Amino acid sequence: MSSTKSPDEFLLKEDGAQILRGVFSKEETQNLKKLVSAIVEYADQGLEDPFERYYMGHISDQGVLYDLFQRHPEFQDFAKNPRILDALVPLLGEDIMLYVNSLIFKPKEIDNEVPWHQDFLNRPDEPPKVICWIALDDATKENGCLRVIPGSHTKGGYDWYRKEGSAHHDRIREGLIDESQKVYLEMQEGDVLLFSQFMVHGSDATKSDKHRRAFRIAYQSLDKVFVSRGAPIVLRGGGPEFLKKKFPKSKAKAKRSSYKTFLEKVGKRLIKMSYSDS
Ligand SMILES: O=C(O)CCC(=O)C(=O)O
Repeated sequence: MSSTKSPDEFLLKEDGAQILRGVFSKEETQNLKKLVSAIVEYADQGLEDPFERYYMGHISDQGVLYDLFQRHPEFQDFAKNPRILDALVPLLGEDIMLYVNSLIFKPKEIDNEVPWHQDFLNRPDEPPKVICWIALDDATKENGCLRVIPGSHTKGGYDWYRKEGSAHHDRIREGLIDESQKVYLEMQEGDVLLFSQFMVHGSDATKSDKHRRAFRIAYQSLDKVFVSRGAPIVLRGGGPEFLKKKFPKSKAKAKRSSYKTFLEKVGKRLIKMSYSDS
């Protein structure tokens, strides 16, 4: 039987998801989107990414930008918003940390459906996580808002497989989801959706020309302190304009010159060793 509740009545603990309406103003989302467009343009140019040795490289062609909280301080206020943190307490307790974050959009050039899945099933020994999905554009059925199976977060991990080479690679095996239970969660720019990592969710391919961008943060309790990717965290500046000036090389060139520096260092050490006889 499908849920009789409207999505606005969903509660995080009971239903697996909760919508917070109007958390961010249009001005806040518009400013962030300007930065997002500049980051995508930078990533599309294939320039050196000086953060790549610490963080995941952006895959703008597949619609994912990684670790923006650490790279661009403008995302930090969004992730630290008190309405969001307060709403996480019933599932995570009072002490909360940021686990990972990314921005997800739907490039027109690819099949941009996100198939049914649960998050982080490959990390069963870590504390449970809540995902926060901040709508930077209106998200509708037409442009691929999230769809969920309410209550599925209480059923544990479904049988899943990984499709290598795809940005949204973990998928629940076909035939396990009762699609008659699905609910589309339409959101307006500035609304926030919180959902349990165990909530079965996905999104349809977009049928519209309208953007559908969301800043996504996974939070967890401090029961175990572990994050898959740590410092550096940029607290001021460091945007695409700065990066372009400071790191103007292409990725391929930057790789070649860091290999050259490595060889030079090893060479100098070998020379030093062969002359030091005491
Ligand atoms: O934004 C989407 O379409 C998918 C998001 C998702 O799967 C997630 O946040 O875990």
